[in-house]
Amino acid sequence: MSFFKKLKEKITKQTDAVTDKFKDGLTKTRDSFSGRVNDLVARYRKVDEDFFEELEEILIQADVGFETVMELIEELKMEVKRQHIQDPAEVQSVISEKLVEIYQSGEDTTSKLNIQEDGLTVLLFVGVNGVGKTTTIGKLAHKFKSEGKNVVLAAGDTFRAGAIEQLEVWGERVGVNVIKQGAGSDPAAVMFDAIQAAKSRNADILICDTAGRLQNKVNLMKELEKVKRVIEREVPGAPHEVLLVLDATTGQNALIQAKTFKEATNVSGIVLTKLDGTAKGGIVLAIRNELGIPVKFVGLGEKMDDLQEFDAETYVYGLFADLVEKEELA
Ligand SMILES: Nc1nc2c(ncn2[C@@H]2O[C@H](COP(=O)(O)OP(=O)(O)OP(=O)(O)O)[C@@H](O)[C@H]2O)c(=O)[nH]1
Ligand SMILES: [Mg+2]
Repeated sequence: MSFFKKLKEKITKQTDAVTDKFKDGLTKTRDSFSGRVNDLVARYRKVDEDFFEELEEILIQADVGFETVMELIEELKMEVKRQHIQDPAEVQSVISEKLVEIYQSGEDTTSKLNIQEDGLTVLLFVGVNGVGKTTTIGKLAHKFKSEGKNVVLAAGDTFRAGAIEQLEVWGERVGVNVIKQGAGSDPAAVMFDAIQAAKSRNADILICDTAGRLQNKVNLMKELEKVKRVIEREVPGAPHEVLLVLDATTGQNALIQAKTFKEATNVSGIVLTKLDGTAKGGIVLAIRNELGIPVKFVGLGEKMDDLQEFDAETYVYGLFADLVEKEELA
C-alpha cells in the first residue's frame, strides 16, 4: 500500500476541522514545494542522480535545512533501491513517508503539554520580539478555557509599550483573568503576584508572557532566568513547560534564535507560528531534526482557533493534500 493511502486512513480518524486547518495553513508551502516536486516528477522519466540533485535543491529551498535534507536524500535513495522504484511518480509517496519518519525518529516527539492533573500548571513563554508569543498565549488560553479549565494569564512583558494592554485585550476576548503590574515593573514580581492569584483562585493553568526585547540579549536572558527562579520557588516542579516561540517566516534565523535560547534556558517545546505566512514550511523538520526539541504547536493563522497541536502526519498530509486525495480515488 502506498504511504499516501496509509496517510489518508490515519487522517480520516482526525476531525475534519483539524485536517482542514493544516491544509489551509500550509497552502503556500504546498503550492510552492509540492508544486515543484510535481513538476520534477513530470519532467523525469527515471529516478537518477540528476533527479535527486534537483529534489535536494527543492527541499533546501523549502527550508528543510541542509543536514536534514542530506539525511532525507540518503534515506530516499536507499528506499528507491530497496523497492526497485523506477517511475519518478512513485517517489512522491516515499518522500512523504520519509518526512514523517524523520520527524518521528528522534526522542520526545510528543506534542502533548506537560499538564498537571492535580494542582497548578505553569507555562512560560519565551522568544524574541514579534514572533507571536502574546497571540499564542491568547489562542492557548482560549483552547484551555473551552476545555473547561480555569486559566490565568501573567503580563510579564513590562518592557514593550502596549504589551500589557495587548494581553488584556486577549484576556477579555477569551474571558480569563490577566494579572499585571505597571509598565516598567519587575517581571519577576509580576510572576510572584500571578502565582499567588492563580493559587487563591484555584486556577488550573497559569500562562506567563515575557518580553521579547531588552536593551541586549544578555539582559533578556538574565531577566528570563530571574522569572524562572521565582516560578520554581513558588510552585514545585514549575515551570512545567518553557515554550519557545519561533516565527516560521524567518527561516534559518529561527534556528539561530532557538540555539541561543537553548543555551540560556531549558526549552521544553517549540511553538512555530505563522506557518500560514510562508512558502517554506519545511522549517518544521529542520527545527525538529537539528535542535531535538519537539514542535508542540503550530500557528496557522491569526484567529483564535488557528493554533493547532503539531502532528507530523497531518502536517505531511497538508503538504501533499492534493496527491493524497487523488490517491483515494485511484
Ligand atoms: N499569520 C499569522 N500571524 C500570526 C500568527 N501568530 C502571530 N501572528 C501575528 O504576529 C504578530 C506579532 O504577534 P505578537 O503576539 O504580538 O508577538 P510577540 O512575540 O508577543 O511580540 P512582542 O510582544 O513584541 O515580543 C501579530 O500581528 C500576530 O497577529 C500566526 O500563526 N499566523
Ligand atoms: Mg508580546
